[in-house]
Amino acid sequence: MNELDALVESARAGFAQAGTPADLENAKARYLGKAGRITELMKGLGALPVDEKKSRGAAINLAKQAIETALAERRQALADAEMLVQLRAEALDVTLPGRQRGQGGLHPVSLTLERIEAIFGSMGFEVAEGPEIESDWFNFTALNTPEDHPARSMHDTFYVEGGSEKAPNLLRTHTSPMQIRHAVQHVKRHRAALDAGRSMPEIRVIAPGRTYRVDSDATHSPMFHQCEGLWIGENVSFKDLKFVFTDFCRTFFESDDLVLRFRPSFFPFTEPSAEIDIQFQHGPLAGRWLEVAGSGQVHPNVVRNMGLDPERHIGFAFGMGPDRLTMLRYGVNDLRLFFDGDIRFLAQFR
Ligand code: 2U9
Repeated sequence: MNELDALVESARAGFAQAGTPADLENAKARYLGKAGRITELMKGLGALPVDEKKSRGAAINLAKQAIETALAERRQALADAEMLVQLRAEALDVTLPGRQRGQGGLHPVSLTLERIEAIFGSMGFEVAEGPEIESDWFNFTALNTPEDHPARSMHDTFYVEGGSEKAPNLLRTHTSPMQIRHAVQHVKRHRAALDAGRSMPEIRVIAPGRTYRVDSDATHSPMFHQCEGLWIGENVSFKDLKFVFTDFCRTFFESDDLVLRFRPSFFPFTEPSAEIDIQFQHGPLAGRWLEVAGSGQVHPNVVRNMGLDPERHIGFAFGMGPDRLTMLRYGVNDLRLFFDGDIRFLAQFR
């Protein structure tokens, strides 16, 4: 092998060894740079006689071209390899399943509240919603709850800032204050008619929403839901309560032969008062008495706090726990499942 062929071979080997574009540029300089081997050979031509110069120059040029070709090939190979690494790194498997977007749904207790509102709505009840931070007056005093009632203690009620010592603010312990608010507004609107001896449209309202008590275990949550109802008119009796609540329970639980039992009880805001129990005739709970609500004829003091004369206006109220109704309807055994936010539980109600 002559000297020029050997030079081309050594350039090819040098280029092949270069693993990066920078290595390759260094290798190129050794052959084609200002002080490279080819450049040096070209410079040496000047010392040769004219006839030798021509043939030697042509041979050097051939070697130079061969080295440039090898360089271009190696550059291309390195660029291809780099591209391949990049493509592998950025590869997408288009056969993988797409990222699923979860389907939302209403919370089971919200489903129950919607159900309660629809059923009572069909019986002519309005829905009243209002503040969760209440005054002591609307939450207790207006509802005939005495100063020394245990429900008013710090052990049972969350008191919050604002209000005065005599009239502190609190997180409502039931939704009854909303019904008082609604009744007071209703009576105000019809004050003139009442004073003139005419009658007002009946008060028929339910108050669903969040309520708060200092209590926490498997069957009590410090935040829970309530839905209370109120029906006041000139001739509304316990008989109407029995009819309305029986109809409600049978529709809610989709059970036409559901049996109700009214058990004597006590609440400061109703007199007489009754607990309402239901009994399923079919299914896993058949035969057991299950307490679902409290109720009673609205106490004369509470009727007076609405701005009405209890000699003329009378009616009933009831209160139930939508959380418990939801547990009964779906067979859920721990109240806390409703408030843990576990998507595996909640997704079952979509
Ligand atoms: C006004 C007057 C009276 C609402 C009533 C109950 C009985 C009752 C509880 C049952 C279980 C609430 O969810 S629970 O914890 N409620 O027992 N509530 S009578 O009486 C009223 C409401 C408003 C103006």
